[in-house]
Formats: sequence, structure tokens, C-alpha cells
Amino acid sequence: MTELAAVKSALKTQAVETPSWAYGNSGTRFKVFAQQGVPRTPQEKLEDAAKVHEFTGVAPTVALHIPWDKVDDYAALGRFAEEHGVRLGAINSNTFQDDDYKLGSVCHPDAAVRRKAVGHLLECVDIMDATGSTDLKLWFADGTNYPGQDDVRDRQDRLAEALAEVYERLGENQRMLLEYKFFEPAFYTTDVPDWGTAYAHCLKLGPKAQVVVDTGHHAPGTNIEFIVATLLREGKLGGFDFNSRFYADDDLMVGAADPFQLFRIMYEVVRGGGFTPDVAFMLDQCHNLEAKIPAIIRSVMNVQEATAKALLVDQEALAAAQRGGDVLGANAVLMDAFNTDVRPLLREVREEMGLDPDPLGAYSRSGWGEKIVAERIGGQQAGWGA
Ligand code: AOS
Ligand code: ZN
Ligand code: ZN
Repeated sequence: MTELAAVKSALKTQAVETPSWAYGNSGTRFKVFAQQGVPRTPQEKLEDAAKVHEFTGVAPTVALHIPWDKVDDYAALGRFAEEHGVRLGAINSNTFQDDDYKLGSVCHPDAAVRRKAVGHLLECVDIMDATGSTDLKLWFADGTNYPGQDDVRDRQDRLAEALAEVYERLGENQRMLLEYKFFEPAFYTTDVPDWGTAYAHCLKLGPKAQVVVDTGHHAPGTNIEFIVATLLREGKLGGFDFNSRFYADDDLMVGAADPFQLFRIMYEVVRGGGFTPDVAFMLDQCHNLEAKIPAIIRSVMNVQEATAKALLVDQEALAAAQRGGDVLGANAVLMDAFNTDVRPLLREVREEMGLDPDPLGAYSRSGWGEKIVAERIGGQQAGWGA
């Protein structure tokens, strides 16, 4: 297979998971600007997600969030998804919006609250059994706001105990993906603040525990691609929550703020052999100003463009320049790939997949946006900013 054919083949098999909450109304802590036509039910979120997959061809699964996507019959929801051409993906837990969790959930000083939180996590695994999901995504808002508020070591012990119980519950083909975040909503300590803490817990738990890198969850200037390369090398990169940031966890369209950083991340994924189903490429975004579905289509396209550029890096020439200590030469090899306009290549790939080469134009011409505004009165809030 020629190199270009191999690149095209890889791009055709790429899968980007879209999050159910990105289709609903969401906002910042200051305001939710409600949009017309947004989904009122998990089923309508899946209908919208199906449109993203219909026009991009590479968004076949949809991450659910519990309780935002709670239904009576998850197997039926899975069938509904498949009838619309998509499948249910990761199950995202929520231990950050219940009043009981003010001082934390699995790290809370009160054992009864910790019990309630673990109960929710175990319920999420039950839901995975019903949906056939393989991934349980765990993000804990747990932390403290003041020195002395709680004992940071005790909180790590409580976290480890909770994770171990949930880990034991996981089925054969299930895994837990532990996501870190350097601050917010806690401001003095966060109990899973960085990749090292997440990695240490996952290492202790075992092979079914891996780390999720949310690209908005690092201090400014962090070299995220170094973290990606290291986690991949250790077999502990479970996946990504892709989004963009200018200041903090802004949850903007991935690749919109820093396409070069996204390219460097995808290069380390390709270089480290992470371009496999074992690494979940998920979006985790909130579209406060822009129309939701086109924004998610654009996000998927941004991931495709960064991936295509990463796949075009001449790795042999790069390795030779690196071995020879040719600083400028090595940098030039990487920059040649980054500076390649891959949009014609991606248009070809879409045509070969039987798709319109212009996903955004095709979506706009489909009339779906107008249809849902006309039919869906009273859209649901995603859960954020609720
Ligand atoms: C929160 O900041 C995290 O990014 C979470 O991953 C995400 O927003 C959550 O999974 C949705 O519940
Ligand atoms: Zn996230
Ligand atoms: Zn986040």
C-alpha cells in the first residue's frame, strides 16, 4: 500500500466520539444563552449526533452522561441509536452536581456521602452492562478551597478505596478512564489535579484503568503532547476529551484556539502507535455562542485535519535528522507536515467514503437545522450551567 493510500485508509477508520451534552443548551456560570431547536430528550441528542456522523462519516459513537441522559430502558436507547446509524459510547459519571457533594464525593470526609458517590459509579457500570459501553469516564470535581480544610493524604486514600471498589465491578471488556483537571470547581487542591496523580492511581488499580487527557485541563503553557507520549509509552493513555482553551477549561471547539498544539498531540499519538481503538478520541465541548451541530462537525473536521497532518510526517527523515542532531532539519520535517494543506486530501477521502466533500455545506443544505427549530419547542439544558 502506498503511503498516501495508507494515510487515506487511516483517516477512513478514524472515530471521534461526540458528547451528548454538547448538543444541549449549556453556558458558563454567568449565563446560558438558550438556542432554539436543541434536543429535549436523550433520543433527540442522538438524532443530532447521527447527523454529525452522517456528514462526517467518522463520528459513530455518542458519549452519554448520567444523570443528564437518564432513561428507563438503556437497551432501548441503544437500539434507538443504532436505528439512527450511531452507537452509545462512554458513560460519563456525575458526582459534581448533588448538594451532598459540596465537600467532595468519593473523597468526602463523611463515609455516608462517599457511599452515595460509589453507588452512583456502580450504577453507571450497570448502565454500561445494558448499553454495551466499554468505557466508564470518571471526572471528580473533588477538592478543597482552603489550606487545612481537609487532609490531602486522607482524601487520596478515600479516592483509592472508591476506585478500587468500582474497578472490581468492571466487566471483562470494560475499563475506567480517569480524567484529571488542574483546578475548578475547587481552587486550593483538586484531588485528581494532574496526569501524575491519575497515572499513579491507574497503575495501582490495574490494566483496566487508564487516563483521560482533557486538552483544557492543564495550566497555561503545559506541554500536553509530552504527557500524551509518556502515557502512551506506559500503556495508560485511555483517551482524550478534546476541546480548545484560551484561558482555562473553556470547552471551545477543538483545534480552534491552537491547531498547532492539536497537530503536535496527534503526531505523538501516531508516533506512539496510539492511533487504535484502545485510545478513545472523545470531544468534551460546550457550544455557548455557536450553533451546536455545525460546531461539532467543525470540531470533528479539525481533528481530521490534525490527524492527516500527523500521518504525513516523514518519520524516516525526521528520525534521521534527529539522530544526526540536525535541529533545524528535524524541525523542518515536522513543520512541512503541519504546513501541508490537507483539505484537498480530506475532500478526496470523503468522496471515496461516498460522502459530500464539504460536511458543513452538506449539513447546511440538509435543512436539519431549520427542521429541529420548527419542531422542537422548549430545548433541554445539557446539564452544565443548570
Ligand atoms: C469537566 O470539566 C470535565 O471536562 C468532564 O470530563 C466533562 O465535562 C464531564 O465528563 C461531563 O460530565
Ligand atoms: Zn473532560
Ligand atoms: Zn473539562
